[in-house]
Amino acid sequence: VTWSPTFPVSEFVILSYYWLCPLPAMSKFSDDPTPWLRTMVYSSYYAGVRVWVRDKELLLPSTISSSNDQILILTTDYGEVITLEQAEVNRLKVFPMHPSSISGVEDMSTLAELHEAAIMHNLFLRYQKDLIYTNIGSILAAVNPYKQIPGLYASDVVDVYSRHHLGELPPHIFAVANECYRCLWKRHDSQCVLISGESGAGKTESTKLLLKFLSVMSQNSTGSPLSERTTRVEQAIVQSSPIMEAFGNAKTVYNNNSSRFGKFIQLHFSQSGSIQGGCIIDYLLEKYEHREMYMLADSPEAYHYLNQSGCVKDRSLDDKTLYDSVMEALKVMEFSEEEIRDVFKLLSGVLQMGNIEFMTAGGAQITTKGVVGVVSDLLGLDSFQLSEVLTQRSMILRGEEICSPLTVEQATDSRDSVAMALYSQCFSWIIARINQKIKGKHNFKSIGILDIFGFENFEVNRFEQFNINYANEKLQEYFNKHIFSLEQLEYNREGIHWEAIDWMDNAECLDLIEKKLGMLALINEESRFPKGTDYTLLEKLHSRHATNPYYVKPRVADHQFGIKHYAGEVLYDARGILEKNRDTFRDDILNMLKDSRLDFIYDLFERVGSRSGDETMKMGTARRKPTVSSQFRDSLHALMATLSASNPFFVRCIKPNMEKNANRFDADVVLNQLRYSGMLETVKIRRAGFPVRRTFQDFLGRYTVILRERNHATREDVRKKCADLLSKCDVTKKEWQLGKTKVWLHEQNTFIHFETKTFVSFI
Ligand code: AD9
Ligand code: MG
Repeated sequence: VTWSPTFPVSEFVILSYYWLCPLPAMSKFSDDPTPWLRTMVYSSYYAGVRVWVRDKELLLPSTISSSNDQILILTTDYGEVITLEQAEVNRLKVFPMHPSSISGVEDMSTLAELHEAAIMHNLFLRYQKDLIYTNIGSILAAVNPYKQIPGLYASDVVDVYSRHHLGELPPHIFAVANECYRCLWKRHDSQCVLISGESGAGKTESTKLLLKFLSVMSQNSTGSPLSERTTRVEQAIVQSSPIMEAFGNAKTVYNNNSSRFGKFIQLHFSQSGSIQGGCIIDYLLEKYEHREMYMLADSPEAYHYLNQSGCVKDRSLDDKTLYDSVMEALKVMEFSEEEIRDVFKLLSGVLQMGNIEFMTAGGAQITTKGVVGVVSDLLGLDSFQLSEVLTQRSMILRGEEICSPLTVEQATDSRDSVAMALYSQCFSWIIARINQKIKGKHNFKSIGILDIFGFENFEVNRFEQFNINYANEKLQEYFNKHIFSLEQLEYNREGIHWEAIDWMDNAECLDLIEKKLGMLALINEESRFPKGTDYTLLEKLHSRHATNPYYVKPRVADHQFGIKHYAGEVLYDARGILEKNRDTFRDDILNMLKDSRLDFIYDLFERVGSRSGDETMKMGTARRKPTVSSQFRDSLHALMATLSASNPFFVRCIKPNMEKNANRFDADVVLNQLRYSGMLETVKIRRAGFPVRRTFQDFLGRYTVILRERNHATREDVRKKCADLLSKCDVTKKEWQLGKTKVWLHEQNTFIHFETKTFVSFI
């Protein structure tokens, strides 16, 4: 600084304050912190100063455009210009942005300002520089770039991350994978990575990157020459992705390659660090709208099951390449030629089945006899029998067969249910086949990766969304418990008094869904009740839960019920729930499929249980098959048990915009996801207690000037000195506590308060 008569003394004080009192949080940043200090001191703003502006609940990152005695003009980073009268400007409305927020940080827990706007702004700053990964405490946030970032996942990057500890390199999905791998030995327990985020946020891509990293680690661990078995398992695990995606993914409005099923992949490691085997568990394949891509004689538009979406081609997907990669993967997985042929015949049969049409003539009559012939050939069925089951329903009543004709609508439903049954059994078979291939020893620890559908709230939400959101509610509970217990551990370690912290917990919402007499129980009860309809179900739900604060009974709609989830309120359409939950299959249809001449089809249905032997006699009481939701609940509970026995890592995928565009960050879209991803919950849990923690040395070094003592504290009395200092500022002792090694401050404001006090003392 060149001294000149025009250079005000206060400016000099500000600068020397900065240089003489290196604030730990501040010294890390290259940005000049003096504007922040200046604004703190003068309480006035001038052009160029970075500030937060409060707009109702939101804080907007902004820059002062101009300021005079009357008005203050600001431009938000999202392009909005705000004009304020100086009279209405106060510290609540406008306040200076801390330097850590101006430059952006790799780990958000080092942000001096810990609120949702600061978190979002930090993501935005990094996203603009193609830095898509950011840590927030123990969570990794990953913003979908919707473009390939050169070199981000190159093999030398894998190599570098494998040789560094967590925190030594910039945040990256590989850093999580590496830490996970190291923890197998460090902690001697199994690990899991929970990947969440809404549709299209990048969960499946992240899963594949984790698999890629871990399989390289595994290969390196064996040294050379590689054992035959190991390479095959790793390769098979990596190659399972294209197969599962080909059969279980579909294009949706949210994602061109959307997984329509959830999965938990477990990799079993040996003591020496190689993958010995694995296991894939799939959850709830959505059968209702799949878009298969198979090269058949006709163009895809010709198939009813494909042309419904009005979209058979997508610029982002190259059918030929995808087809080749699936064929390659099937080969690696050692599917036999015959098995591949069987699967393709089935797929073709399913596609053609959709083209069977009906007309009314007394009951439903098939108008496309030729198609029935083709389908029967493909599936090894008797064409007469197929026509029969599609147009009429036969039941055995007291030993006698009774046939009743179906309406066109019912016939169409039966056609679709045959197609769905074939498809979903085939999918299960493929997963089982993959599992058989990757199975191996399980005598040490494992790493599990969960790629499960994120929270969903559509215009119309159905049974699928109910289950998906229930799963997310469960995972949120696990997440909260984990974060909360980490906090508690830290409190205990420091000997800080732990008061019941008031934070949002979703136990009550979960109780509403799954406890005794809860919503799930009601849905299952009604599904078993022969006369139960979606409307009787709705009535029961309303009457039993209307008073529950987490239950929503809409005032107008007569077919909906709602739940206040942790991530927001969702209204569900009750129509179709019972049928989907029962997921029963007519015995006559099942028997026909079991009669298939093809062993493949027969095997698929061999073990599918029927509802009952003589169903009409015991209609309703004897549905032995567990309902879809009870199966799902059980698999979810089993998953939670596995997760609870593992050390978790969390990856939160974030979608920057709804248009699937690169280089576009839509603040509203991101904020919404931050709110329900639980990331803010972490912050809330922290803020509810003592969010600011500084070691005694740090704290004294910075604020000792307040005590107006020159002599430096010895190691023994630092704690005592801190106590003196803190008492001097706050005699009530409400704002702080002393731990074993750190000073714990209650509020972020306290920190600002200390800054100001220090400054005053300094002058
Ligand atoms: V869904 O719930 O299954 O509908 P996901 O799985 O969260 O969804 P997915 O991983 O399929 O989303 O990602 C969607 C698309 O985003 C991908 O097809 C890629 O085109 C794009 N994407 C995601 N992550 C990355 C990435 N790290 N780098 C580049 C990415 N592109
Ligand atoms: Mg996916």
